[in-house]
Amino acid sequence: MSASDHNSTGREDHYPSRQGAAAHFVERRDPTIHAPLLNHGPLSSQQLASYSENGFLILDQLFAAQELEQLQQELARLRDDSQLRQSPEAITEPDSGELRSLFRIHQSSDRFRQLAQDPRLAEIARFLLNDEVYIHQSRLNYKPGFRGKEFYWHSDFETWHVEDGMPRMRALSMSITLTENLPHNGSLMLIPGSHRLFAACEGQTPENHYEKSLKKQEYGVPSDSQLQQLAQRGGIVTATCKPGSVIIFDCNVMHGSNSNISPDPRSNLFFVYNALSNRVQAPFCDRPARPEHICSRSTITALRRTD
Ligand code: 6CS
Ligand code: FE
Repeated sequence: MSASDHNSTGREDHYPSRQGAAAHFVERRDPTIHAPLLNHGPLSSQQLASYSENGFLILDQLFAAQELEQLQQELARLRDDSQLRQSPEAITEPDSGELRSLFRIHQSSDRFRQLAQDPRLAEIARFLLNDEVYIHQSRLNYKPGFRGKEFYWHSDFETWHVEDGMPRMRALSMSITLTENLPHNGSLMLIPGSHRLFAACEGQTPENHYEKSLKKQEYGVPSDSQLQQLAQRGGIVTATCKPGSVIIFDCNVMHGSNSNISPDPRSNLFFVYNALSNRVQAPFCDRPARPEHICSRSTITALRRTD
Protein backbone atom coordinates (compact mmCIF):
# COMPACT_ATOMS: atom_id res chain seq x y z
CA MET A 1 0.00 0.00 0.00
CA SER A 2 1.63 3.25 -1.06
CA ALA A 3 1.69 6.12 1.41
CA SER A 4 0.53 9.54 0.29
CA ASP A 5 2.60 11.20 -2.39
CA HIS A 6 3.38 14.78 -3.30
CA ASN A 7 2.25 15.48 -6.83
CA SER A 8 3.94 17.76 -9.35
CA THR A 9 2.64 20.86 -7.52
CA GLY A 10 4.21 19.62 -4.24
CA ARG A 11 0.74 19.28 -2.69
CA GLU A 12 0.13 16.26 -0.46
CA ASP A 13 -1.97 13.71 -2.33
CA HIS A 14 -3.46 11.11 0.03
CA TYR A 15 -4.98 9.06 -2.80
CA PRO A 16 -2.64 9.14 -5.83
CA SER A 17 -4.34 7.65 -8.91
CA ARG A 18 -3.74 7.77 -12.65
CA GLN A 19 -0.19 8.84 -11.88
CA GLY A 20 1.40 6.22 -14.12
CA ALA A 21 1.58 3.38 -11.55
CA ALA A 22 -0.09 0.03 -12.17
CA ALA A 23 -3.56 -0.45 -10.67
CA HIS A 24 -3.25 -1.13 -6.91
CA PHE A 25 -5.13 -0.69 -3.64
CA VAL A 26 -4.53 1.95 -0.96
CA GLU A 27 -6.08 1.64 2.51
CA ARG A 28 -8.78 4.23 3.14
CA ARG A 29 -7.33 7.03 5.29
CA ASP A 30 -10.64 8.63 6.31
CA PRO A 31 -13.54 7.49 8.49
CA THR A 32 -16.77 6.43 6.79
CA ILE A 33 -18.85 8.02 9.52
CA HIS A 34 -17.25 11.30 10.64
CA ALA A 35 -19.75 11.90 13.46
CA PRO A 36 -18.80 11.05 17.09
CA LEU A 37 -19.74 7.40 17.64
CA LEU A 38 -21.74 7.98 20.84
CA ASN A 39 -24.56 9.61 18.96
CA HIS A 40 -26.54 8.08 16.10
CA GLY A 41 -28.24 11.30 15.05
CA PRO A 42 -31.14 10.99 12.57
CA LEU A 43 -30.39 7.33 11.84
CA SER A 44 -30.89 4.26 14.04
CA SER A 45 -27.81 2.52 15.45
CA GLN A 46 -28.59 -0.45 13.16
CA GLN A 47 -28.68 1.83 10.09
CA LEU A 48 -25.39 3.42 11.13
CA ALA A 49 -23.74 0.04 11.63
CA SER A 50 -24.96 -1.11 8.22
CA TYR A 51 -23.72 2.08 6.50
CA SER A 52 -20.35 1.83 8.21
CA GLU A 53 -19.97 -1.85 7.29
CA ASN A 54 -21.29 -1.78 3.71
CA GLY A 55 -20.71 1.81 2.60
CA PHE A 56 -24.36 2.29 1.64
CA LEU A 57 -27.86 2.29 3.12
CA ILE A 58 -31.35 2.22 1.55
CA LEU A 59 -34.18 4.30 3.06
CA ASP A 60 -37.29 2.60 1.71
CA GLN A 61 -40.04 4.89 0.33
CA LEU A 62 -38.96 7.97 2.27
CA PHE A 63 -41.17 10.16 0.05
CA ALA A 64 -44.93 9.73 0.10
CA ALA A 65 -46.96 9.27 -3.08
CA GLN A 66 -48.00 12.92 -3.42
CA GLU A 67 -44.43 14.25 -3.03
CA LEU A 68 -43.16 11.60 -5.40
CA GLU A 69 -45.69 12.62 -8.03
CA GLN A 70 -44.41 16.22 -7.87
CA LEU A 71 -40.81 15.00 -8.30
CA GLN A 72 -41.81 12.84 -11.26
CA GLN A 73 -43.58 15.81 -12.88
CA GLU A 74 -40.39 17.88 -12.44
CA LEU A 75 -38.35 15.01 -13.93
CA ALA A 76 -40.58 15.06 -17.03
CA ARG A 77 -40.63 18.86 -17.24
CA LEU A 78 -36.84 19.06 -17.27
CA ARG A 79 -36.59 16.20 -19.76
CA ASP A 80 -38.91 18.06 -22.14
CA ASP A 81 -37.22 21.46 -21.69
CA SER A 82 -35.73 22.05 -25.16
CA GLN A 83 -33.42 24.83 -23.92
CA LEU A 84 -31.92 22.57 -21.23
CA ARG A 85 -31.60 19.76 -23.76
CA GLN A 86 -29.28 21.98 -25.84
CA SER A 87 -27.22 23.04 -22.82
CA PRO A 88 -23.87 21.57 -21.63
CA GLU A 89 -25.78 20.22 -18.59
CA ALA A 90 -27.51 17.65 -20.84
CA ILE A 91 -25.55 14.47 -21.60
CA THR A 92 -26.97 12.15 -24.26
CA GLU A 93 -26.52 8.41 -24.71
CA PRO A 94 -23.57 7.59 -27.00
CA ASP A 95 -25.58 5.62 -29.57
CA SER A 96 -29.22 6.68 -29.51
CA GLY A 97 -28.83 10.37 -28.63
CA GLU A 98 -31.49 9.89 -25.94
CA LEU A 99 -31.09 11.94 -22.76
CA ARG A 100 -28.71 10.13 -20.38
CA SER A 101 -28.11 12.71 -17.64
CA LEU A 102 -28.98 16.26 -16.70
CA PHE A 103 -26.46 17.96 -14.38
CA ARG A 104 -26.76 20.89 -11.93
CA ILE A 105 -30.46 20.34 -11.34
CA HIS A 106 -30.16 21.69 -7.78
CA GLN A 107 -29.75 25.06 -9.45
CA SER A 108 -31.86 24.76 -12.61
CA SER A 109 -34.92 23.47 -10.73
CA ASP A 110 -36.48 25.25 -7.73
CA ARG A 111 -38.22 22.03 -6.73
CA PHE A 112 -34.94 20.08 -6.71
CA ARG A 113 -33.12 22.95 -4.99
CA GLN A 114 -35.71 22.68 -2.22
CA LEU A 115 -35.37 18.89 -2.18
CA ALA A 116 -31.58 19.08 -1.72
CA GLN A 117 -32.18 21.18 1.38
CA ASP A 118 -34.89 18.86 2.75
CA PRO A 119 -33.83 18.01 6.33
CA ARG A 120 -34.75 14.35 5.76
CA LEU A 121 -31.73 14.29 3.42
CA ALA A 122 -29.46 17.18 4.42
CA GLU A 123 -29.52 16.43 8.16
CA ILE A 124 -28.34 12.86 7.48
CA ALA A 125 -25.53 14.21 5.30
CA ARG A 126 -24.51 16.78 7.95
CA PHE A 127 -24.50 14.04 10.57
CA LEU A 128 -22.51 11.45 8.62
CA LEU A 129 -20.01 14.06 7.39
CA ASN A 130 -20.03 15.90 10.74
CA ASP A 131 -19.85 19.30 9.08
CA GLU A 132 -21.82 21.87 7.18
CA VAL A 133 -22.38 20.59 3.64
CA TYR A 134 -22.72 21.89 0.11
CA ILE A 135 -23.83 20.26 -3.15
CA HIS A 136 -20.71 19.20 -5.03
CA GLN A 137 -22.75 17.82 -7.93
CA SER A 138 -26.35 16.99 -8.77
CA ARG A 139 -27.80 15.08 -11.68
CA LEU A 140 -30.76 13.19 -13.05
CA ASN A 141 -29.75 9.88 -14.61
CA TYR A 142 -32.70 9.04 -16.83
CA LYS A 143 -31.58 5.58 -17.95
CA PRO A 144 -34.44 5.37 -20.46
CA GLY A 145 -36.10 2.09 -21.40
CA PHE A 146 -34.80 0.02 -24.34
CA ARG A 147 -31.66 2.13 -24.91
CA GLY A 148 -30.38 3.34 -21.50
CA LYS A 149 -26.66 2.52 -21.41
CA GLU A 150 -24.58 1.26 -18.48
CA PHE A 151 -22.43 3.17 -16.02
CA TYR A 152 -19.31 1.04 -15.77
CA TRP A 153 -17.88 0.15 -12.32
CA HIS A 154 -16.19 3.07 -10.58
CA SER A 155 -15.56 4.88 -7.33
CA ASP A 156 -16.98 8.40 -7.57
CA PHE A 157 -14.28 9.63 -5.20
CA GLU A 158 -11.51 8.51 -7.58
CA THR A 159 -12.89 10.88 -10.20
CA TRP A 160 -13.79 13.68 -7.79
CA HIS A 161 -10.31 13.48 -6.24
CA VAL A 162 -8.28 13.27 -9.46
CA GLU A 163 -10.37 15.50 -11.73
CA ASP A 164 -12.07 17.86 -9.25
CA GLY A 165 -9.45 18.08 -6.49
CA MET A 166 -11.63 16.73 -3.66
CA PRO A 167 -8.99 16.13 -0.97
CA ARG A 168 -10.49 13.53 1.38
CA MET A 169 -13.24 10.92 1.55
CA ARG A 170 -15.78 13.13 3.30
CA ALA A 171 -18.63 13.19 0.79
CA LEU A 172 -21.62 11.01 0.00
CA SER A 173 -24.31 10.58 -2.66
CA MET A 174 -28.05 10.34 -2.15
CA SER A 175 -29.82 8.68 -5.05
CA ILE A 176 -33.58 9.24 -4.98
CA THR A 177 -35.45 6.68 -7.04
CA LEU A 178 -38.08 8.40 -9.20
CA THR A 179 -39.13 5.20 -10.96
CA GLU A 180 -39.12 1.65 -9.64
CA ASN A 181 -35.58 0.24 -9.49
CA LEU A 182 -36.01 -3.37 -10.59
CA PRO A 183 -33.67 -6.34 -11.18
CA HIS A 184 -34.12 -5.90 -14.95
CA ASN A 185 -33.91 -2.13 -15.60
CA GLY A 186 -30.30 -1.25 -14.79
CA SER A 187 -30.52 -0.64 -11.05
CA LEU A 188 -27.50 0.50 -9.07
CA MET A 189 -25.12 -2.34 -8.16
CA LEU A 190 -22.79 -1.85 -5.20
CA ILE A 191 -19.99 -3.91 -3.67
CA PRO A 192 -20.48 -4.01 0.12
CA GLY A 193 -17.33 -3.00 2.03
CA SER A 194 -15.51 -1.78 -1.10
CA HIS A 195 -15.43 1.76 0.33
CA ARG A 196 -12.66 0.70 2.72
CA LEU A 197 -10.07 0.30 -0.06
CA PHE A 198 -9.12 2.97 -2.58
CA ALA A 199 -8.67 1.40 -6.02
CA ALA A 200 -5.88 3.54 -7.50
CA CYS A 201 -6.19 3.42 -11.29
CA GLU A 202 -3.61 3.06 -14.03
CA GLY A 203 -3.29 5.40 -17.02
CA GLN A 204 -3.44 9.16 -17.26
CA THR A 205 -6.44 11.51 -17.45
CA PRO A 206 -7.24 12.41 -21.08
CA GLU A 207 -7.86 16.03 -22.06
CA ASN A 208 -11.51 17.11 -21.52
CA HIS A 209 -12.11 13.62 -20.17
CA TYR A 210 -15.62 14.46 -18.91
CA GLU A 211 -16.85 14.90 -22.49
CA LYS A 212 -16.43 11.16 -22.87
CA SER A 213 -16.53 9.76 -19.33
CA LEU A 214 -20.06 10.97 -18.63
CA LYS A 215 -21.24 8.93 -21.62
CA LYS A 216 -18.93 5.94 -21.26
CA GLN A 217 -16.18 5.93 -18.63
CA GLU A 218 -12.90 4.19 -19.61
CA TYR A 219 -10.34 5.96 -17.36
CA GLY A 220 -10.57 6.07 -13.59
CA VAL A 221 -12.19 2.63 -13.61
CA PRO A 222 -10.85 -0.40 -11.70
CA SER A 223 -8.81 -3.11 -13.45
CA ASP A 224 -10.49 -6.50 -13.87
CA SER A 225 -8.25 -7.85 -11.11
CA GLN A 226 -9.17 -5.03 -8.68
CA LEU A 227 -12.84 -5.55 -9.40
CA GLN A 228 -12.57 -9.32 -9.00
CA GLN A 229 -10.84 -8.91 -5.62
CA LEU A 230 -13.45 -6.46 -4.34
CA ALA A 231 -16.37 -8.60 -5.55
CA GLN A 232 -14.83 -11.76 -4.09
CA ARG A 233 -14.58 -10.05 -0.70
CA GLY A 234 -17.94 -8.33 -0.62
CA GLY A 235 -20.18 -9.77 -3.29
CA ILE A 236 -22.46 -7.58 -5.45
CA VAL A 237 -25.77 -6.15 -4.23
CA THR A 238 -28.40 -4.76 -6.63
CA ALA A 239 -30.28 -1.92 -4.94
CA THR A 240 -33.82 -2.73 -6.07
CA CYS A 241 -36.38 -0.48 -4.41
CA LYS A 242 -39.71 1.26 -4.82
CA PRO A 243 -39.93 4.82 -6.20
CA GLY A 244 -39.45 7.51 -3.56
CA SER A 245 -36.68 5.57 -1.83
CA VAL A 246 -33.19 6.93 -1.12
CA ILE A 247 -29.93 5.04 -1.67
CA ILE A 248 -27.26 6.74 0.44
CA PHE A 249 -23.74 5.71 -0.59
CA ASP A 250 -20.25 6.70 0.46
CA CYS A 251 -18.12 8.58 -2.10
CA ASN A 252 -15.71 5.65 -2.40
CA VAL A 253 -18.00 2.63 -2.63
CA MET A 254 -17.47 0.71 -5.88
CA HIS A 255 -20.69 0.83 -7.91
CA GLY A 256 -22.05 0.69 -11.42
CA SER A 257 -25.24 -0.17 -13.30
CA ASN A 258 -26.12 -2.28 -16.30
CA SER A 259 -27.72 -1.15 -19.54
CA ASN A 260 -31.50 -1.04 -19.58
CA ILE A 261 -33.05 -2.97 -22.47
CA SER A 262 -36.37 -3.36 -20.65
CA PRO A 263 -39.32 -1.05 -21.39
CA ASP A 264 -39.12 0.36 -17.82
CA PRO A 265 -37.04 3.55 -17.34
CA ARG A 266 -34.80 3.66 -14.26
CA SER A 267 -34.72 7.37 -13.50
CA ASN A 268 -32.85 8.40 -10.36
CA LEU A 269 -31.92 11.80 -8.98
CA PHE A 270 -28.47 12.18 -7.38
CA PHE A 271 -27.33 14.82 -4.89
CA VAL A 272 -23.66 14.73 -3.87
CA TYR A 273 -23.14 16.26 -0.42
CA ASN A 274 -19.57 17.30 0.34
CA ALA A 275 -18.31 18.50 3.72
CA LEU A 276 -17.57 22.23 3.63
CA SER A 277 -14.14 21.52 5.12
CA ASN A 278 -13.49 19.14 2.19
CA ARG A 279 -14.19 21.69 -0.52
CA VAL A 280 -12.51 20.99 -3.83
CA GLN A 281 -9.02 22.33 -4.50
CA ALA A 282 -7.11 22.21 -7.80
CA PRO A 283 -7.41 18.84 -9.58
CA PHE A 284 -4.89 16.15 -8.59
CA CYS A 285 -4.17 15.60 -12.27
CA ASP A 286 -2.49 17.93 -14.74
CA ARG A 287 -5.74 19.01 -16.37
CA PRO A 288 -7.90 22.16 -16.01
CA ALA A 289 -10.76 22.03 -13.49
CA ARG A 290 -14.00 20.55 -14.78
CA PRO A 291 -16.89 22.94 -15.55
CA GLU A 292 -19.13 24.32 -12.82
CA HIS A 293 -22.17 22.26 -13.84
CA ILE A 294 -20.25 19.04 -13.06
CA CYS A 295 -18.32 20.27 -10.02
CA SER A 296 -19.39 23.20 -7.82
CA ARG A 297 -16.39 25.45 -7.33
CA SER A 298 -17.31 29.13 -7.49
CA THR A 299 -20.60 28.73 -5.57
CA ILE A 300 -19.43 26.89 -2.43
CA THR A 301 -21.41 28.01 0.62
CA ALA A 302 -23.01 26.04 3.44
CA LEU A 303 -26.35 24.57 2.32
CA ARG A 304 -29.20 26.52 3.89
CA ARG A 305 -30.85 24.80 6.85
CA THR A 306 -34.61 24.45 6.56
CA ASP A 307 -37.01 23.01 9.10
O1 6CS B 1 -17.58 12.13 -13.26
C1 6CS B 1 -18.48 12.24 -12.44
O2 6CS B 1 -18.50 13.10 -11.56
C2 6CS B 1 -19.67 11.33 -12.64
N1 6CS B 1 -19.33 10.04 -13.09
C3 6CS B 1 -19.88 8.93 -12.61
C4 6CS B 1 -19.82 7.70 -13.41
N2 6CS B 1 -20.46 8.89 -11.40
C5 6CS B 1 -20.32 10.11 -10.60
C6 6CS B 1 -20.54 11.29 -11.44
O3 6CS B 1 -21.80 11.41 -11.90
FE1 FE C 1 -21.08 7.18 -9.86
